[in-house]
Amino acid sequence: KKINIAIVGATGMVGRTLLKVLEERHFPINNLFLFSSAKSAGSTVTFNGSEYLVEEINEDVFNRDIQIALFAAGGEVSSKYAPIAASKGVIVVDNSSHFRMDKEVPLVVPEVNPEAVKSHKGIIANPNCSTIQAMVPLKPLNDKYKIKRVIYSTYQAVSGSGVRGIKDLEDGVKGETNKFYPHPIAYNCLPHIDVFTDNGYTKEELKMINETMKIFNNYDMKVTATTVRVPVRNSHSESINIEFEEAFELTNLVNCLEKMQGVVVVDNPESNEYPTAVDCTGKDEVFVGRIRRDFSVDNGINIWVVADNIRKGAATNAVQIAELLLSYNLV
Ligand code: 11C
Repeated sequence: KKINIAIVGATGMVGRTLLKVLEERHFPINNLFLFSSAKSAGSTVTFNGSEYLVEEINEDVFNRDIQIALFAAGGEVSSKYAPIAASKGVIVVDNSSHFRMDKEVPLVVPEVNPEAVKSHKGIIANPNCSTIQAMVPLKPLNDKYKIKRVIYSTYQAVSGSGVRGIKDLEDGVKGETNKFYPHPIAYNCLPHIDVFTDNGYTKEELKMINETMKIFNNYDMKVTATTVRVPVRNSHSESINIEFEEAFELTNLVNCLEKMQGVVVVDNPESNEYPTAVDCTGKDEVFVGRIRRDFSVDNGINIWVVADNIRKGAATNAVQIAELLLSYNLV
């Protein structure tokens, strides 16, 4: 079965990666429609060897025969156009944070909670990139040992801020003043991603906390986070400290991670092998290393988790959701 697919935000960093991932995975496309803001409309994009025109988005475009629309144009565009698309029978996979905590909207990582897509009412949310990469290794560990508490400390790449973030890093290295971040990002670390809220946490930290509980459907799980922007071009790294209800044998726990779909364990400290942002860029899996017991609690571990934030953290996860819709015959 071949379907008609639309990409909203087709010329942005995630939009372009969506096209690449659809092409690589041979997604069964009949017609492809590409939309953007007025600024990028009129440009052309090559997909599977053919040229496609990028059109300006408006309310009427969803009157066309489109089965799935992948949105990657930010919260404002999603909040305006995703409900319009859904009302016309288009299934929206939305990459923005706008609908993620909406009770009517499933929040899906295909390796973790695939069944959740079945309850969709027209909109399915793609989680935040830093949440997605944490969920994949945490899932089998939660199933086996029941997670009591999680502490996330992130080291997030500038590509998470889009092209302006990358430019601030590149310009900063050349000695130019920062234009996008509130402080220089070159040779620096900023404990500040997204905006600060009244309780002292940033929105990025609250996204990680709230999305983890929603995806595991466990609001008793204790989760906290400190999210940090680092001068890395692409791929987010995370130190994750996990405390379990149940006791474990470390070798069994490592085995459980090795068997998890979508996880690659790279953990040979004796030969300096552990995941790094540079090595994980361009890949779709979540890489886990530095797996070790946390001796400060009864049943705890520390792990280091790295993934390409634009691929698994955004585009690949969205395409996998579209593949799930096909495999469950929901389109
Ligand atoms: C970052 N995680 O690295 C953010 C980007 O909620 O979709 C994604 C923001 C979001 O800056």
